[in-house]
Amino acid sequence: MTTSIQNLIEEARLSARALYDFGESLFNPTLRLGVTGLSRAGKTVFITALIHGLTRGGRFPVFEAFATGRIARAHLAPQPDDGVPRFAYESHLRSLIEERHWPSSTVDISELRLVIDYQRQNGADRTLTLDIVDYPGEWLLDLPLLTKGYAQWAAESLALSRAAPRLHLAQEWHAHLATLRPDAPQDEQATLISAKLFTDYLRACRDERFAMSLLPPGRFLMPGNLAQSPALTFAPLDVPGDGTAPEGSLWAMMARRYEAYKDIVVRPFFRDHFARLDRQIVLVDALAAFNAGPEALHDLEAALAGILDCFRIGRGTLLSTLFRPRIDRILFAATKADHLHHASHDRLEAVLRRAVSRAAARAESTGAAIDVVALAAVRATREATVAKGRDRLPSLLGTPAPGETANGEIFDGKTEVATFPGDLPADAEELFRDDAFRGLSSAAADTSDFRFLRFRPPLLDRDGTDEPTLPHIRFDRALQFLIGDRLQ
Ligand SMILES: Nc1nc2c(ncn2[C@@H]2O[C@H](COP(=O)(O)OP(=O)(O)O)[C@@H](O)[C@H]2O)c(=O)[nH]1
Ligand SMILES: [Mg+2]
Repeated sequence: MTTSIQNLIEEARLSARALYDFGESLFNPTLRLGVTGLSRAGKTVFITALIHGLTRGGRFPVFEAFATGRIARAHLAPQPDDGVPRFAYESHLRSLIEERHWPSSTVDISELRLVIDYQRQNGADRTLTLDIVDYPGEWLLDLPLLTKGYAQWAAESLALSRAAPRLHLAQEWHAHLATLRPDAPQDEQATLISAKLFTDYLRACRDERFAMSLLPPGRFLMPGNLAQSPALTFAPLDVPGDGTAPEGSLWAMMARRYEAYKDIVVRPFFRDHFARLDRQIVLVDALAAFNAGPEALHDLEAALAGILDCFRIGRGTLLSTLFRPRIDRILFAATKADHLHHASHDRLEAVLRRAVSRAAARAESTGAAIDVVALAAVRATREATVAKGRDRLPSLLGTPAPGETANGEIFDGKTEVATFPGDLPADAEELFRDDAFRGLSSAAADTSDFRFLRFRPPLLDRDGTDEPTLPHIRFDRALQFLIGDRLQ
């Protein structure tokens, strides 16, 4: 009963907002594009490259409206939401171009408005307002919590933590958990310790050696201003799925805080941000999973299934669809494709397609067109053929970031080197077998099958102009899918 009331209130709010958005977009066609992905997937770099490319003229042959010259001008405008941080485009661009450093990492939502003046194919002049919303994929993976009670979430989290390689990382937390009785009186100290050990476990899973993706609740790893609050101080207990928590028990306290997390963190995100998106790009760092090992790839697949589920939950309610179409396009993009030779770009795409299609088959229809691309928003490498003995090997030239190591050598961040990244298999299916390849989660760095170095951003060819274009891979394909149809 309470949930249905909650739903009603939610819908009312949703539709008031939707009505406002709708009114605005009547006079001023607006597209709200969500850019998400787990932390370090490449959101900041993607958005910086998108804005730079559209406002300063990138090379986008496949992005039709742009390539044919129908886009007259694109410029930044004040964003619509006063309570959301502005995407720090100028400083991100400066670090990329001037300092050749990747932008510093951000963990919050941010937004930027881009106004595109273009000519329709029939010659009429029009304007499209593109609101770009950058938000952590970790928040998205929290949405399924809305449909789960504490007991179910606890059982699922425990089951996950009992499989390799998580089991090993969860040892300390499990040991503490074994000392807790769910029906014992509520106990703040025990809860604090439990939450801390559980959070340490989540953080260890996220380490690049393991690169796990499915780690809700997302705010445990990026608490922001909620750090130390009760809504972030709870953990799974071993409780029966069908029982009820005795009043005043540890279990009841954990369950109450779990519900508080949903109220304070998850619902507002759903209502204020997620439900207002028209289009979505989900950035995926598949290479991090290849570095880590097969378990990381399986975990990524499960996370993608979770994400697709969100879009199903996110389908507009009757009221809100009256005013605003629900998300009608979702693009999954494997980022950092510049770490692979071009012969492997299609293969990277095939891996992601394979991961998403299984997930899509499990999730009910999302009602949206889904596509997959392998891209590099900013290409940090060039290709070359290097003679090695009698062989001529396809290789990548780039400047490894300072501190990166390969074959015992530590790079200083100044020297360009040729690397042989290795190829992905022609059949994507091969990578999904349990022991398909060796990664850092089970092997030393020099014996793992994939090892992708971090390169510095490219040295740009300025051609005598102040404003160089950023090299990319298949970035224009992503743009064509995400906004091309709205510029016809
Ligand atoms: N080579 C290369 N590296 C990238 C690219 N995009 C992101 N990266 C790397 O991934 C890191 C995280 O990217 P960022 O955009 O900050 O991720 P976010 O946390 O999702 O916003 C960067 O610091 C770069 O090292 C790309 O297009 N090419
Ligand atoms: Mg970011």
